[in-house]
Amino acid sequence: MYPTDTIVAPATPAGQGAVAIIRLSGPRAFEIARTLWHPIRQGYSEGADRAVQRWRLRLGEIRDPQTGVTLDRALCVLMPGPDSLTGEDVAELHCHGGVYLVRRIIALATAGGARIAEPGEFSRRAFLNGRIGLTEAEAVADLVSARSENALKQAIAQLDGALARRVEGLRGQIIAIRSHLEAEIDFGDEDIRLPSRKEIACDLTRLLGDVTLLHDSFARGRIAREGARATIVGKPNAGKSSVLNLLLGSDRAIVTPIAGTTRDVIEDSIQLGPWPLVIQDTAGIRDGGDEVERIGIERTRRHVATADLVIAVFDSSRPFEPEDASVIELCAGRPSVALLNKRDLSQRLDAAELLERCLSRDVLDFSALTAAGLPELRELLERKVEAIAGPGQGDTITISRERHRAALASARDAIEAARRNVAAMPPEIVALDVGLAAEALGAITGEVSNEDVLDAIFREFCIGK
Ligand SMILES: Nc1nc2c(ncn2[C@@H]2O[C@H](COP(=O)(O)OP(=O)(O)O)[C@@H](O)[C@H]2O)c(=O)[nH]1
Ligand SMILES: [Mg+2]
Repeated sequence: MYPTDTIVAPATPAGQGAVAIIRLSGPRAFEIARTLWHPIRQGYSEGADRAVQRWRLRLGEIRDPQTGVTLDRALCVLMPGPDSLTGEDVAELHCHGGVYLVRRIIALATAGGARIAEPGEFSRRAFLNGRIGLTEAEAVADLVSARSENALKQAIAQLDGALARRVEGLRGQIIAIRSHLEAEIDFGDEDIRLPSRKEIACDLTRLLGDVTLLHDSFARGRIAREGARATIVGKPNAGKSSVLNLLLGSDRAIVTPIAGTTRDVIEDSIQLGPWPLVIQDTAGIRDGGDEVERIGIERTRRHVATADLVIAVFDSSRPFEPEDASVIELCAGRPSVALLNKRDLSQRLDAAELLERCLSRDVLDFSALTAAGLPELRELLERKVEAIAGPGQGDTITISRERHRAALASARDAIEAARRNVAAMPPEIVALDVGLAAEALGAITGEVSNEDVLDAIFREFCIGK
């Protein structure tokens, strides 16, 4: 059911700033704004109502309606539905950015009958009123959280409706195939020209290629949006935390000569060319240690399991030890980079020995102390991330959300089933598979969506958006 109440929330982040924006949306938005905000004469002398012309920012004062006490000097704009952000009447108060001040004004709005908005509730209303599509709503969230040029480009393209158009195009083709099959069901006996099963099989194959291509753009899209994740592993004291600090260019992790200093996973991100890379420093791999350290090592293993990339650090000033073998095992079969750290000290371990011990990866001579090998490491990491992200397809569309990927995977599976069945099965069966594919694609743009899906999507938004 469509909500009928009026919501309020700050649209700017909590904290001190020059300006804060408080947003109201719903049937009583204008009325509540007018009880709080009063125009002050600055060059014009209209009455309260006329001074607040729609779509115009006007200067006024915010007053406590109970006491009449002035709280702030603020701008107000009224944006009537259905052409507003949410499709409802929207009022915005642009007040000074004081933490207490904003809280006080919001409290006055709720006393006046507004309800504090849930995260993403403004966007959700915009979606329900047909102001924005689901993928556009998600693009707004992506735009706000973009951390790199690639992420920004992707979000803007999606906001522009590029993804929605592509998905709608694919869905249109599926629906056309389905209508051919249904025509066959209904008029199969009559003498009208329908596409042959062979032609339909051909269409399905082409469609499968396009859906798969879009599905496979996920790796690139996700990495552009969230960054690739690299986990640093190695035995205690190999210099993992020093490598993290060097890459970040700050003393993020504590470095000491005491083995077992890092116990929890510490992470921060850097920019590698167009890609963000989230780097995680972990507890050193070894047997023994206390309870806390053992939990830390368990966490290391879990992080390695889900990382895109492993950075293995070996201490070249010490001979090969059993812990190093465990580290090599962790890297097995995964994209990884090996560093032979501490090359500034006298050498007891070299690349040849690591390779002999089954390390099958690029090994870089390195020193976290002198930063020797740092440019080579950055370059190698960028190449690896590029490889994980997969080949770019020029300016074609990428998906970046698990929700889109899962829907495309279902569509792909259903199209595959249809293609398998198209030669021999009755048209009803094939039409069923094709229908499932259309439904899966429809879920991406919000053609078919239920409350749970909407909850999951809009929960990710911040308050006031
Ligand atoms: N000489 C030298 N010492 C290093 C180097 N990298 C780290 N260290 C030292 O090795 C010790 C352990 O470093 P740390 O980064 O805490 O290792 P972690 O336990 O693997 O995180 C510290 O005393 C560091 O200063 C290096 O490249 N050369
Ligand atoms: Mg450490």
